[in-house]
Amino acid sequence: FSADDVTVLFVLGGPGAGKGTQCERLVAAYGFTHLSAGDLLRAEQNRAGSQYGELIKDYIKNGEIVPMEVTIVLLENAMRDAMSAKPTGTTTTAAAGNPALKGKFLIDGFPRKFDQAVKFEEAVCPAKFVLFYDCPEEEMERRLLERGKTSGRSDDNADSIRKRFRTFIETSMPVVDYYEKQDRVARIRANVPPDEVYRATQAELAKRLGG
Ligand code: UP5
Ligand code: MG
Repeated sequence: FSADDVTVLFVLGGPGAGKGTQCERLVAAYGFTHLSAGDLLRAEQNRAGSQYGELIKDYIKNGEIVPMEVTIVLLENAMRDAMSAKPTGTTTTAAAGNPALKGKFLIDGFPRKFDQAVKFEEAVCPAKFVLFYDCPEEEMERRLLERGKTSGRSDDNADSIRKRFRTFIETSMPVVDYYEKQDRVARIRANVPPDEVYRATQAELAKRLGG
């Protein structure tokens, strides 16, 4: 696919800020294709025959960032699949059946490191802007520990959560700052109920995408 045919928004925010929750709603209402880098990595980790399974498992448990070569290929493949999907009635292909919806992507939880941001925008396509969900650590911790009771995620435990927060502050926030300097960040207060976060998100989309 060509960069001209796609609109990409990066969806960033700390662990548990509510990225996935908001993306799900945006998919239903706007026909975006939602690609969570974390979900793609977890799927690759579990794929029989993957040469990266063990590596991904270790990085995720330790809240560290998987080398971008792995993540960018997964994202690129998923984008290509979505662009070429035949309309068969599933969520992704609903977009493929409607040219107006084709090629609108929410890239959730990526880029988490400065070099990833530069590489992706160079090699795949530039992002239109960044939706940044801003949430205090205490609230994110509360949400993740609660979710950890049932999520089965290897990183929803106190020890991994602490490491994820540290990586977020030290490595991922500089990405947000970088985009902020270019006026490409829509900052959304995320420690309010999901409906309220969603209304603020819609307002930002209207402002920046029109409609
Ligand atoms: N919840 C959501 N919104 C709420 C609200 N407004 N009020 C109250 N509760 C709310 O939400 C988390 C929980 O909070 C849920 O229980 C939800 O109901 C509730 P969710 O929408 O899942 O938040 P999200 O921001 O998506 O949290 P997630 O845990 O997915 O964030 P992470 O960024 O930590 O996870 P991700 O899957 O993106 O990455 C996991 C790991 O993968 C990383 O730590 C890293 O090791 C690896 N990774 C890479 O190496 N490279 C990448 O590019 C991406 C990931
Ligand atoms: Mg998520």
